[in-house]
Amino acid sequence: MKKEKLDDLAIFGGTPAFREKLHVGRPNLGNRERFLERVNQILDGRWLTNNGPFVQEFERRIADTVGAKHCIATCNATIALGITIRALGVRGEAIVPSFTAIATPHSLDWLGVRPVFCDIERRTHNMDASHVEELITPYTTAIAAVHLWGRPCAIDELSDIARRRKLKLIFDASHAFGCSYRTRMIGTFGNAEIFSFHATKYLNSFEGGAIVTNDDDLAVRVRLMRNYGFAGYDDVVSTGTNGKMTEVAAAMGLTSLESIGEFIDVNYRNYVRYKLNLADFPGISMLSYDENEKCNYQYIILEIDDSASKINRNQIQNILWAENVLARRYFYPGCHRMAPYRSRQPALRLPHTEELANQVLNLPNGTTVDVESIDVICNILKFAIARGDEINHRIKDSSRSVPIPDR
Ligand code: T4K
Repeated sequence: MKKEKLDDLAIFGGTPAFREKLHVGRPNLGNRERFLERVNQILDGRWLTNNGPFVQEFERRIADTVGAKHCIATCNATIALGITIRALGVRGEAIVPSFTAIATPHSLDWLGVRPVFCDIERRTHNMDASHVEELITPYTTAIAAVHLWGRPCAIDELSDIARRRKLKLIFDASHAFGCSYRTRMIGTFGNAEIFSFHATKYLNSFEGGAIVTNDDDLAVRVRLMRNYGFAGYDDVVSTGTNGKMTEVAAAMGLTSLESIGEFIDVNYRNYVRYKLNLADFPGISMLSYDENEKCNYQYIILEIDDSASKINRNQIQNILWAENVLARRYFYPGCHRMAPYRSRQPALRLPHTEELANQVLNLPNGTTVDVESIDVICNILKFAIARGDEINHRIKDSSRSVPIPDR
């Protein structure tokens, strides 16, 4: 139902626009029969994990897709980051953006490496290379950059800094599988890049990740570390952990990989629909992707400017949640404002990160989202913004916490 008066909004007692909850990050599923066939093969073969045939095939397919020499699949991207940090001998301090998933700095902190938070460029949402240079100290050993929303960060500038200052360069490419930078695929830059294949990513293996690199020695080390350092039966040659991907995860990954063309087509169709709906609407700007590059179009990212709209991002999120549109405010409030980092550096200010953390809203995309739903979501957004002043008066406590939905 179209919202025509304020009382039509579910937050003021109207009927929610959607009966079912519309999530950000609903998994894309490939061909179910093909997946189940693979699961049967796994059960028949009784090889469930530890470098099984599907994991090996998945690794080959990922490496081929991005043009990297090596791919080492893992149980998730957080472990992949940790193994890479350890294998590269990163210690002391590493420079990392704060506007990212907490997994990025935590993977450093977990290994006793101090994350030094860097601000982002306001326009790109990615690490500000000029700020990186200012943060280098005698203790800095690495830069851990992120290709946020699948948009490549300043790879050339960061590579130059890393080369000049003799730092390791790791790219957290969790969002960026299938994306390119200057027509070269993400997965081939820095010392190594890390993909995530978590359920919410456009290519998923339930949980999963991968380290991709062109460095032969590093590939050997991370492969050993993924399996406790075992080089063969009874032969442990390095420290290590358990970062292995299971066969069933690889079967899901392979099945998803067969459908990525379709996933991207749907994501792109939806992205264009959101763009059309929200073009030139005061108070909302939507992040664009470079059409000259390959992109997975997984993330629909809005910036809500309340100086223009008179209604802030949190209020808009509350309005959408009441309508059963579970928009997310990734990555609020910024990692430097979360434990344990906040108490270590309470005075740290990262102006662009903090501004964006208060403005960004992530909308549903993927194969479970159709264009009709997008039109409804955009109409609610436009209605709420156009009537922002009145809504603002009616929602007395704009800072009230966002309700947690039933799963
Ligand atoms: N680096 C970056 C830049 C990252 O964004 C991430 C992860 C990592 C590193 C680490 O990657 P992994 O170690 O996870 O491989 C999610 C994901 O858990 C996380 O993978 C992701 N980034 C982060 C941005 O988002 P949550 O807490 O929002 O996830 P969750 O499980 O609540 O899922 C979000 C929504 O997705 C749910 O509300 C509903 C829907 N959903 C989720 C799952 C798991 C489903 O419909 N079905 C499902 O099975 O963190």
